[in-house]
Amino acid sequence: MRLALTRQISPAIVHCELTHLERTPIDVDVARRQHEQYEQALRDLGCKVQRLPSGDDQPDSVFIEDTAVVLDEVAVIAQPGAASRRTELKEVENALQRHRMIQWIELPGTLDGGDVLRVGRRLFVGAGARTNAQGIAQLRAIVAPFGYTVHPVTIRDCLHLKSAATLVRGDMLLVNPQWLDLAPFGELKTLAIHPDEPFAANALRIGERVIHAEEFPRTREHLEREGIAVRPVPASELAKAEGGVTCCSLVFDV
Ligand code: CIR
Repeated sequence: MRLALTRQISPAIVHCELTHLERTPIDVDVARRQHEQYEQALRDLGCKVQRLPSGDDQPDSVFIEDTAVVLDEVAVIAQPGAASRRTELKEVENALQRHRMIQWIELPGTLDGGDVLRVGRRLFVGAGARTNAQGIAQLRAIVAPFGYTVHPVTIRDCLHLKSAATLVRGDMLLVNPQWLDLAPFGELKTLAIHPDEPFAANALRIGERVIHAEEFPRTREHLEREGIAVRPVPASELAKAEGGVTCCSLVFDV
């Protein structure tokens, strides 16, 4: 079975962390309706959705992807680069320990799950504002015994690696080439977003299909031209909190 862990949207989302965007009002009801549509898309693509509660004092807890890296063999509890997010970890760890052995990234190491992109046994890790060299080194030590290699990627002008690149087919990345160094990806093919849609590189691959924000129709055309089946979801409200479609779930087989 494929499980998707999600979290409720906290009423405190209006106080979320912001790095690249100006604060604009977030309509919590709209955000919750869109989040329900996202969860329905996960179900339609074959996932069982388990929604965890959000703390009233955890503005960014809906962005559950950042709190862990779940591999078949181990779940690594991350160490958010934003100190305000570190109370989010416990709830997620409790949910994951039923399914995986747990390991932890420890301070002064920091690592956000949104910076970790898995391609087979390779983990590409964005080295930016949220994830530091110690966090990357700790991740490498944790996953090496299971046969994974870790490859740092320099990112710029974006929050996480997965803002700039996600896997949309076994051999293909959807990328915003302005925001990252593509050299570490070697032989992988790249498909560029439409230049008018800089935030469109964030797609969530479930089986052979991808969930993608419906606000980016031009990039969707690029994907469909490659024969990739897209499930569009409305994601405009959480985008105001710098969240995308990968951020709102942790998907893994149980
Ligand atoms: C933050 O700054 O941490 C949140 N406002 C947004 C996190 C988005 N997460 C992600 O891209 N993986």
